[in-house]
Amino acid sequence: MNESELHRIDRSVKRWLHTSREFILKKMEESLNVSEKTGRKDLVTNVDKENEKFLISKIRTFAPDSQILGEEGFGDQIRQTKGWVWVVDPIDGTMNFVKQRDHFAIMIALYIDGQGVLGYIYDVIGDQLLSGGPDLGVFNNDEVLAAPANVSLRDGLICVSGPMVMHNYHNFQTVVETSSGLRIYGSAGIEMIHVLKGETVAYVSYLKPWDFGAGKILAESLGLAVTTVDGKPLDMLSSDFVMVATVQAQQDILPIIGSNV
Ligand code: 2AM
Ligand code: CA
Ligand code: CA
Ligand code: CA
Repeated sequence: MNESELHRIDRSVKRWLHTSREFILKKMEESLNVSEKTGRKDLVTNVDKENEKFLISKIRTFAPDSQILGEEGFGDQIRQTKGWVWVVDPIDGTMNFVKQRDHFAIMIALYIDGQGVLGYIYDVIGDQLLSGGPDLGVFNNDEVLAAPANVSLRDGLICVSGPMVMHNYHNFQTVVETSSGLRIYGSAGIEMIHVLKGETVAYVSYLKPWDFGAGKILAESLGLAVTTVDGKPLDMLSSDFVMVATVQAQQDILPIIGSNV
């Protein structure tokens, strides 16, 4: 795809995201309609659903031949990744949205024939949009984001999902012990923003495609490693333990988890 086409798509997605943010902020003035999905720690609100419907309607008008993978189910049932595939997480960090009214993100990704083209993570309250891809580079709002330094696990902070640390999945208590310290923000998007900006050296969690679709494109565009927790390529259509890390931190983590996969 040529650069002017990429810029045309980029401008459109950014317009949708700004409208989505305004919509979410407006909805936060009213009471939320909250329901459980698989249990009390897995929530969805009317705002997640309405925002997903809004973004999907924009994508359908803009690129009618696309397939759309949306967390709340208003997109398509996708079995293969040929052609244009959009991945939408209308609110990433719904628990934070409900409990804190902060620390959540809107995420959109565009893949073409399985290759990441454009990714967006929008921290709604912080008004911070990470955007871009392999051909456009990565931006933090309007500023070019430089590749983070290749810092080791020992010299960096790490984000790991709560359950992974609490239950020591894949020996992650030792990984955390080896790092400079643990941070848990509760939104895959917000945690990935920290890795992209070089504020943490790794993020590891069990994630679904809409949780990692945008972050994978942005992170790989900055030279970060994005794999399963045991260093294998990610499958865009399945859930897995995902690791986004500096190349050095990934090399430090792999031997610690060893055969604990
Ligand atoms: P979500 O808010 O869009 O569901 C912390 O919970 C992070 O893990 C969030 O980014 C959340 O995304 C994601 N996550 C994935 N599966 C989850 C689940 N079953 N319950 C809660 N959060 C989940
Ligand atoms: Ca969810
Ligand atoms: Ca999510
Ligand atoms: Ca979500």
